Amino acid sequence: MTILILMPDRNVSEVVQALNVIDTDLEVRVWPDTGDKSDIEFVIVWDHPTGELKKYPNLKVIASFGAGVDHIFKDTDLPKQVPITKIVDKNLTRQMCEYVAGVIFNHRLRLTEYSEFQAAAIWAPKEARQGNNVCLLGLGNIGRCAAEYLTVLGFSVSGWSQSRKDIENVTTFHGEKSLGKAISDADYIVCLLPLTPNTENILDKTLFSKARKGAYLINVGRGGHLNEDDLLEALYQGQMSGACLDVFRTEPLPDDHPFWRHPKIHLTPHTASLTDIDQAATQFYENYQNMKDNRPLINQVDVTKGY
Ligand code: OXD
Repeated sequence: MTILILMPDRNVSEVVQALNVIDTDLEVRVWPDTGDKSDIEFVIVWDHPTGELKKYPNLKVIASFGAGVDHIFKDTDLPKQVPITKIVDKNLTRQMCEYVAGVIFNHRLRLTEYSEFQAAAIWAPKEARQGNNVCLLGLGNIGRCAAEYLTVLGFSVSGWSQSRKDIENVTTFHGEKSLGKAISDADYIVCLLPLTPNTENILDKTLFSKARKGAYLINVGRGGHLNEDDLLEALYQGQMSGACLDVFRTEPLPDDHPFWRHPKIHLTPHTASLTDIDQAATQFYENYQNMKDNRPLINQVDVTKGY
């Protein structure tokens, strides 16, 4: 029984090491050195080549190296019936909550603006921004935690999800028809959704036109949620006052992309929350044992929903 790590373009030595610290007898191979493909029963993936997973006749589990699984579903030639798991980790969730709160405070307190003033030796005190309404798109593990976190910080929080979710002190909406209503009062719109065919391009001109004028967008979901041209137009028109983006359609963001130098866009290089390798290794190992003993897997993805 062998684990394969299939993460092209990544240095995976720390993942191998973390697995071997848990179990020195574990047989771990690193793609493309797969050896006999029929030995592989458990694969840890991030951005694998389309069709590759079909080549392992005894594959029993596909484990995402992150919380997101859209990188797996974009493979149109996935082996059918092989369960998929994702990482659910309270540290990863906490990092995301802190990121979202940090971006909102940065915007409200104009900290980036003052850094720019400092660089030009300009003394220009301004009032802090007052907007206090946050709408979270996506109320899964991370969205729910962000809702609770921001509520404790004194924000008025609403949330939108595909299916109904109830969270104390949070006004929740669900279903496509209520999306416009959910965001209509928001000063901050935060995308924490999984990327699926239903949510692709959800951040588009229709959504921006329903937002409060001058709302601020935070996208920590996926680049595929955002229609980039629609955002540029909404910023130009002043319908949206700015955006903080952590995820992009093409990563790394190409050098000539207009987002790099846009005065109303603040960006970070997909670092809002990062998989903790030791935590991930612990979850992979637990599921590897579950697979061997025919027990239910933890953090299994609902393949029909795509997350
Ligand atoms: C993830 C990510 O899905 O890092 O965990 O984007």
